[in-house]
Amino acid sequence: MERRVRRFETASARAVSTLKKLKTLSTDRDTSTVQQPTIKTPEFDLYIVKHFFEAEMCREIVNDMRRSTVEPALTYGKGEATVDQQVRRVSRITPSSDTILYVARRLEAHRLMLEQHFHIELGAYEEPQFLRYCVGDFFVAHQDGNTGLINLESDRTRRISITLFLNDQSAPERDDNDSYSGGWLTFSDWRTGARQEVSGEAGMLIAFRSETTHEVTPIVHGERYAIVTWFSLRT
Ligand SMILES: O=C(O)CCC(=O)C(=O)O
Repeated sequence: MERRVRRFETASARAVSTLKKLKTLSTDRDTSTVQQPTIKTPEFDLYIVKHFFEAEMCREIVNDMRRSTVEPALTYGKGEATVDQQVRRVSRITPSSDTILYVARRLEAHRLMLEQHFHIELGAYEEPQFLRYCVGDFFVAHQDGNTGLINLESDRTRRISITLFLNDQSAPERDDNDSYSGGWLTFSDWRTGARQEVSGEAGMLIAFRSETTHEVTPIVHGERYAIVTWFSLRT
């Protein structure tokens, strides 16, 4: 995992400097430098930015993902990462390098905002995972790191988890090609009984502390597209 992170850090640093030269993704839609409305939900310390990506950019990314290579996403526990569809049933997609570079650059540009919100100094973020959940896919309740339970090095270093929603969650009766139903990103705390369901909106970024218990409930209709990554503590 550490090796993967380091490889990605180098690639993403290169990405940031070379992206300006890319002509395929226009920069006039880049709103990363514009102050964006944020929503703070104190119970789980969720940090939400609506319209982090514009709708058109989300559609471009989803279209790119639809054309790209798909494989089952891995589950990381003790030992080797494996496909364990009792725990995490979702496909991981490798989109074009332009898309990967664009997302990397936008995340990098938002680091300071995350640091200010969570009062933490952040270091590297892991290679973003582009995910597609089909009907029946889910991810059971889990934490991403920083719980004291150490299986992987990332359990020790991960501090902030990110989901970027690429399409809208809708009511089950809206049977279109672009939205999905079910697939709630749900936060819970067994100590207090608190539970909060977040409905997906295309372009919305949600960040939360990696020790927060969260799950993705099964998809009922359509396909849910999202990007996830994890920022580490700066060392
Ligand atoms: O798809 C999501 O919104 C979150 C996925 C997740 O919890 C994870 O990959 O760790």
